Amino acid sequence: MIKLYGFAMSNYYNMVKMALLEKGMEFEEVTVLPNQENEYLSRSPMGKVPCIETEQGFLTETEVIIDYLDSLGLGPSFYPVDPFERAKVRELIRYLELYIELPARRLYGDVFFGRPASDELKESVRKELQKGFAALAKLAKYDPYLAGSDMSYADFYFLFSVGLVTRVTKKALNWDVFATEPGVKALLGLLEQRDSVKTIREHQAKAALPKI
Ligand SMILES: N[C@@H](CCC(=O)N[C@@H](CS)C(=O)NCC(=O)O)C(=O)O
Repeated sequence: MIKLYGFAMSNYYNMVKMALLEKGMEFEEVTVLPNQENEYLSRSPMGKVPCIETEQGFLTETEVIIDYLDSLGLGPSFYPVDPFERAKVRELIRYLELYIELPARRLYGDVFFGRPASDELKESVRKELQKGFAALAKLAKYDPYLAGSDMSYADFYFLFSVGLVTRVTKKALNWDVFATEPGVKALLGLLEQRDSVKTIREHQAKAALPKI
């Protein structure tokens, strides 16, 4: 059985957990925080979460893990069959990670861990996020899902990344993404109704660590 390493508040961890739950795959959760201990680095070489343990060994990086799970062919796939449409889903995932999640992450210390960011850093992140959201608006369909009428893995990223980023922009940048980016609020609301997400939220409510 696949083991999923990480913790309930990690947004990347929950993207993989959502994939496992939506596919109805059996898995075991192993709670671990990101760390630089040799033992964990032998499993996740950057010390990050999530990672999974399979019968063949460990695997890291959320997108890679989701692709691996998908390729096992167990339960439904959340990639379109058409190669171009599938690539468009992967494009959305890449944009979400590179141009929204990663810039916003530079303010997580300020917003979640009481480490104030300089005005310079905030303004630099604001500019990057403005570009990122403008790019997302060109790619996203919100029909009702990010890539069109079917839910895709891009929605998993969207929920756990953009959902968090809206809190970061509001608190650190006084920017209400729901007001400036049409479609974001409705899709987040829709995804919150999934049984998989309800399960994840229940687990989060029981955990006592900051949401990252
Ligand atoms: N690119 C990685 C990012 C994972 C990541 O940054 N996870 C966070 C927790 S949400 C973490 O481990 N942070 C600790 C660190 O960056 O050292 C992935 O796709 O899985």
